[in-house]
Formats: sequence, C-alpha cells, structure tokens
Amino acid sequence: MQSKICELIGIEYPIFQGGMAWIADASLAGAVSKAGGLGIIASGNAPKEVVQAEIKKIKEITDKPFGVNIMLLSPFAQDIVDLVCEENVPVVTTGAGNPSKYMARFKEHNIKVIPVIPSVALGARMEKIGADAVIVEGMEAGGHIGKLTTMSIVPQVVDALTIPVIAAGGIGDGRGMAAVLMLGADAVQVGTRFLVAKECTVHENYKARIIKARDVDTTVTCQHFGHPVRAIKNKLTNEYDRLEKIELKKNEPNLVQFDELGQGALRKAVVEGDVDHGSIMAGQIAGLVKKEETAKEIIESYISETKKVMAAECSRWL
Ligand code: FMN
Repeated sequence: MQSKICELIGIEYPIFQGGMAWIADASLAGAVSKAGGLGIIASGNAPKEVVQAEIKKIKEITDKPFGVNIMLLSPFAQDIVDLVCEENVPVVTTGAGNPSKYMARFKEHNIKVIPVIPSVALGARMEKIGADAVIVEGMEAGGHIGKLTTMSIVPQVVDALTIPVIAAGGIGDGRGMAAVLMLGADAVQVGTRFLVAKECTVHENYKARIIKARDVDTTVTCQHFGHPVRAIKNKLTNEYDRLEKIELKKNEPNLVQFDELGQGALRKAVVEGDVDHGSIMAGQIAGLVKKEETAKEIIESYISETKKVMAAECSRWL
C-alpha cells in the first residue's frame, strides 16, 4: 500500500504513531519505524539531553525514517529545534503553536515538517509557510484536542489544501483507516492503539485501563477553561468536573487551580501507574482496543484489514 506520504518520507506503510508526551520514546517509535510505519519520539516538555538520548537509541534500533514531535509551547522548544537539526532527524511534527519561525532552519536541514492542525484555517496557513503535509486531528483523539470531529474536518482540509493530509483521531483499526482514506486522507496517525503495543513502555496499569475501557469511558476536561484534554474518566477527571461546575458560576473564575491539577498528572499515570489521580489520556476509540500486541502486529493488522474492507465494499457497491 503506497501513498504520497510514503514516497515523501520513505516509509513502507502510511501509518504514523503519534507523538505522545512521556510515552512515545525510542522503544515504541523504533518498533513502529522498524515495522514500516513512521515512529515519532515525543519531546513534550523534556529537555534536550533527554530527547537526544532517545534519538541515539532509535538510531540503534533502526536505520529507517523516524520523527520527533515538538511541542512549541515547551520551554525547551528552541533547544529541541536545534537538536533535530544537529541530528538530521528526517521528520518533525509540531503541536501547540505555529512553527513558522523555525521553518527556514528545518528546510536548511532537509527536515520534512508536518504540523498537527485542528481546522482548515490553520491548515491553509501551514501550507502557505511551506509545511510538507499536515496532520488533521479530530476531537475523538486522546490528549489535547480541538473542537471538530475527524469525520467532518478531514474532507474539509483535503478540499482546501494541496499538500498531503494525514488523518488522526479515532482510527482504531482497518475500518477506520479505510474510512479516512475514502475521505481523502493520504495516511493515518494513531495514538491510542499504540498505547498497548508491547514495546510501549507506559505503566501496565495504564495499559490495563485502556484495554478495559468501554465506548463511553473517556471524557474531556477543561472544556470551558484552558486547554481541553481527552482522558479516561477517573478521580482526577471527576475533580476537574467538580471544580469546573463551581468556577463556571463565578464572574472571575480561578483558573490557576486547573493548571495546578494538571501539573505532573500525565507523568503520574504513565510512570508511577497512579491511574486514579494521574491523567490517563486516551481517545474515544479505546473501547475498541482489546489486547496487547507488538507494533508490527498492530501495523500489519491495520494494513490487512484496510485492504480487506476496501475490497469487500468495492465488490458490494461497484
Ligand atoms: N500529540 C502531540 O502532538 N504531542 C503530544 O505530546 C501528544 N501527547 C499525547 C499523549 C497521549 C497519551 C495521547 C493518547 C495522545 C497524545 N497526542 C499528542 C496526540 C497523538 O499524537 C495522536 O494524534 C492521537 O492520539 C490520535 O488519536 P487517537 O488517540 O484516537 O489514536
């Protein structure tokens, strides 16, 4: 299965493993790239040395292309930009901001730049500043989210842009992949399903909560204040809800407490396995994720299911 994205970055299958702060390290990203997808190391708010060590490790795991996800709001964003240039990282995905001020440097180093976008307007702006492709993420996704669903935003971005579009948010198997390819996407980015990859080093309690999740088990915190985040319901999300209800009634809501509640919450779940008080970021598709598998098995199942479902539907409709 080939696509413009496969040609652009030299990967076998049009599947990206989304950058996931604290989670997407060299172990997961290396396994995905080795299996023919695009593994992406998440830099989150990590300092340069930490990300540099992961880049070193991934180069030992595979010589295939990989990416680094840069959170532009990170206090270390500039350092990570320097690092990806020094290390000749083939692909950079960016989140939480506009990468325009770094674009010239990325291009000088022949780095493919693929920003994550939640709307047509931002997609068009990214195309204008020279992005090589965009990742359009619907609000079904895990982690920080926008307002529109994958089903509605993907075809609108595909119509508005000429560069390739990668669809993300709620793509849990080959049926989801076939659906977004039909909407005009050229590739998919997957986060939630890779959380339970064998090579994913997230705490086993986190994995267990994903595998146990039902369709209705995620919620969005901070819908009214700050940055909305999708995660599995737990004591932490209940506390967010309680505070939001109180603060919504005030003329001058206290927003600091939301930031305080979120401080270190993802790390708590990912590293310590505290799935009551930590943030178990995951997408709505978690209800479909039922078992731990290797990254290779996950990628192969997406591809074989996509082909199967497309062939079956073609013979039914054409
Ligand atoms: N996207 C980013 O651009 N940077 C991040 O640091 C980041 N962290 C995430 C952490 C978790 C635990 C999850 C589930 C998602 C995160 N995302 C982040 C979004 C993913 O890269 C991906 O786009 C998304 O998970 C796709 O939707 P899905 O979860 O429905 O598969």
